[in-house]
Amino acid sequence: MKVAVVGATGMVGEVMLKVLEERNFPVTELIPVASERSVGKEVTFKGTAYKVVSLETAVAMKPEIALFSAGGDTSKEWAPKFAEAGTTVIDNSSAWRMDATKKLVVPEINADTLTKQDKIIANPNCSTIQMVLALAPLHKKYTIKRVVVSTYQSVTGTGVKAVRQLENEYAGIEGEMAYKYPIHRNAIPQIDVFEENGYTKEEMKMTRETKKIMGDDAIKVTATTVRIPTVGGHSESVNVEFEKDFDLAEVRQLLAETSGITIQDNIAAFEYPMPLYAEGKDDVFVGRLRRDETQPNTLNMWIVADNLRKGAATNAVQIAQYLVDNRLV
Ligand code: 2RA
Repeated sequence: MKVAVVGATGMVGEVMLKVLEERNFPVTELIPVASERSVGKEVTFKGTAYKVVSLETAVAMKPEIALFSAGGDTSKEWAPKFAEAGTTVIDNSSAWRMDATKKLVVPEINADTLTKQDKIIANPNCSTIQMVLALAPLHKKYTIKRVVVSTYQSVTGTGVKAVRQLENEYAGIEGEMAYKYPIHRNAIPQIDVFEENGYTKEEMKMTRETKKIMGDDAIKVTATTVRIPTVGGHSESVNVEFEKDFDLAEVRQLLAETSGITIQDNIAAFEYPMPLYAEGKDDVFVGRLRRDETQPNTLNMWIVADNLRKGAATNAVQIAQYLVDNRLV
């Protein structure tokens, strides 16, 4: 399998390479791709150095699969060119996610909708992926009416400039700012730009993408997304109201049986998910499972995942693996 990684020198691109390597993805030829200023740089894959090439060069090489993590504008312009050349693109930007002609895929939930005709496949937003992985089995059993989610998101979701801002502030060094405000010792209740309704784009992604992935427009989602000074992953406080009543032990069991979820929920042992310990892991960690005692059929839970892994690179590689396993490329 000839595999291109577009944005190979970025934070998500680097993790994509790592995940492809760890999972022993059947790569016969790796094509690392980046912007003009990175062309000629080297990336290492399975102990071999590969030279970064331009987008034009990569299209001409006709890879079977291209994993894109290079921003929306690059995806809008280049994903169709790769698709025309016969490449299946798995795109991590928001460019195609809400396009009705493109699938938005979390493999454990809806990979079975994919066909050979899907040449551009969208990878959902990181904060959405970890939430829907836990919501999907519960929706099947109890039917979700409404979700209230508040996020505590890692600076790695913004990129390397934000990680540097945090490190500089921590060390007391002046440097470039990724955010309008200091992030060290702070919590910024704005992720991405504001939309006309007063919500941020990140908050609306959680609302819109959840409905699309779960294939149910009736699910109501209201979100508040917040950037905090962590690097290991995103955390989410999720309050879910169901149509039907549930048994807490059964909820725990359903989640424990879901591929990709690890339950960390033992308050007697002070066991619950935390981003410091989710870093570098592919699973989504769920804990603090408890009834919302203020209204019927309502559950509270705490969900943590490495946003660069399951929230981005791992999910994309899992889609690619599904395509290979099912001979869809
Ligand atoms: C963030 N969700 O954390 C974004 C990254 N895709 O900012």
